[in-house]
Amino acid sequence: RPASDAAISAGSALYPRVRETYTYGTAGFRTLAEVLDSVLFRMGLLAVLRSKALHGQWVGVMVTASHNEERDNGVKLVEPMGEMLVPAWEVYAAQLANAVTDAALVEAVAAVVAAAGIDLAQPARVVYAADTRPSGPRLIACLEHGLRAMDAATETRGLGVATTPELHYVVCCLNTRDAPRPYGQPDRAGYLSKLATAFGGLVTTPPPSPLHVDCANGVGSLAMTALLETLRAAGTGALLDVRLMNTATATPGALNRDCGADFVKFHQKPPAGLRLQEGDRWCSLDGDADRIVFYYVRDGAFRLLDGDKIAVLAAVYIRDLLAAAQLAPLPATAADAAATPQPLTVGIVQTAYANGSATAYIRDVLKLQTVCTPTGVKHLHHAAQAFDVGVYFEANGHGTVLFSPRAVALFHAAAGATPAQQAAIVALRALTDLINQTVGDAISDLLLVEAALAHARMAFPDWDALYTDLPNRQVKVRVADRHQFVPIKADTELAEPAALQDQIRGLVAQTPQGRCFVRPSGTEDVVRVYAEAQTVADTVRLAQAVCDVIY
Ligand code: NG1
Ligand code: ZN
Repeated sequence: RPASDAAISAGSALYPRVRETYTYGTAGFRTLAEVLDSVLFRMGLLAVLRSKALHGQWVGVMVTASHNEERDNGVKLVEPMGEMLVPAWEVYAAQLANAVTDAALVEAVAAVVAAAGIDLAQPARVVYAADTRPSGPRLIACLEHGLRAMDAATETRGLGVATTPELHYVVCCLNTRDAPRPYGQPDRAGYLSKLATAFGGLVTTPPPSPLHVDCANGVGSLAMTALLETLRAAGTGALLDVRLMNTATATPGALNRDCGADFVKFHQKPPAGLRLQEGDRWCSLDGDADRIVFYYVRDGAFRLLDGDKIAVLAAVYIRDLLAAAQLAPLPATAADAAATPQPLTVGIVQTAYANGSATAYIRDVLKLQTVCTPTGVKHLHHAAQAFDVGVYFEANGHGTVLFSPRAVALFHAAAGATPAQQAAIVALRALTDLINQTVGDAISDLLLVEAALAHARMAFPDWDALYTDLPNRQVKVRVADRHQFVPIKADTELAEPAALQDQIRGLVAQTPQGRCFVRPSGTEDVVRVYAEAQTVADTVRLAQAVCDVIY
């Protein structure tokens, strides 16, 4: 028997499992922080196994519950290139988390080792971080114990408090150190200087007015402060004019409370206690700084610029640069050098939560391809990889733009015959550095939006006017067992309960431009109802009618 068995068993006894079933949802395990000790210990074991299965590549562990209340926490594993854990290992994660006794956990570990064909003699490397939640340090200690229990020789790096995208970035950097094109220096300074340098290459003049940033009282405020220092040190501080709000990371209970990107998107109103002057520019980050939404007030009305609007802005920006660069097409793959050159493909990936107007605008006006995937960034990320320029955003402001290796190679090989072409090529290169290639990143996206607006000389109202959102509403419904709701067709319908789906179909048919779907949340103990329609009254009626059926 492996030497680790005794250490696993002894460690597990210190972190007894206190719950019936843990599920690895859209964002890993996420629930009340007080019931997560056993899960963190066990994810320490799993992270080591994952790294060994990948022959000692670095894997990441992020301890966060993002936009959830402060009393929640969570954990998710990150793959070597900064992607979300592969599905087969989500199953292993659940098996470890739900092993009932210490002995059962030892057995579950052995089962994963056998199923994944792991050579335990392989090295293991794990990097981890936590957001600002008070439960973070305790949970990190549980995780560290798990890492040691599985293999005392595991090479570890603790980043302390970091944003989720920063952790993804560092994982990717650590694994590409010896690659022809390393992703960056694997620490916070490297992350910030990569962003600051790229931004300085894209923006040459200060913005017309400051951008107010609601930091949700979370880790985003620390990262934004550090970014400002980096820009100042580089002599480009004036290019980013931000006012940081909700920066109380040490105030108990303040995280995400009545503020942050999720609050603003869900309630379609500003964070509590902040006064928005007509025309001021605002944005909100979420609790781990991987989401962002923008907003302003016009004629007394709150106007939201959500993830769909960011996707459209990014797509327009990149499309303009591609047009200006006039790049000579490349063969689709290097192996295909003799084949007909193909222009770069640009596509936008969305989920069912994308506003119908956004999808119509992308299809009919921008004439770009759209893809709809199930909720959860891992699905969007995967779909975006099918394009040379894959723009993906959830309506809630979580997203990024992926550039294919072919696109990056083309940007770096191209020279440009005219100054305009050269400028566009330089800008495209800078964008591949500015935009986080591993995961949605609120801070990177903030800089992207500022650069895109500056490039197009657009103010918030111009951006907003690209298309008009259909009225929409989200409702959370608590049910006895949300796992009874089985979504299909990229979350747009339910397979179960079939009777509910029939009733939704009937209600939608009676509603002009109506669209409605119900799905179980992967991060909260609720089912979510989404409705949109031509008018606010119809939207409210549709959402309410569907809620009434669920009850
Ligand atoms: P759930 O709780 O599964 O709806 C939420 C978001 C997702 C995604 C995850 C991860 C909505 C409706 N859902 O998932 O899009 O961002 O959190 O944080 O916004
Ligand atoms: Zn988040």
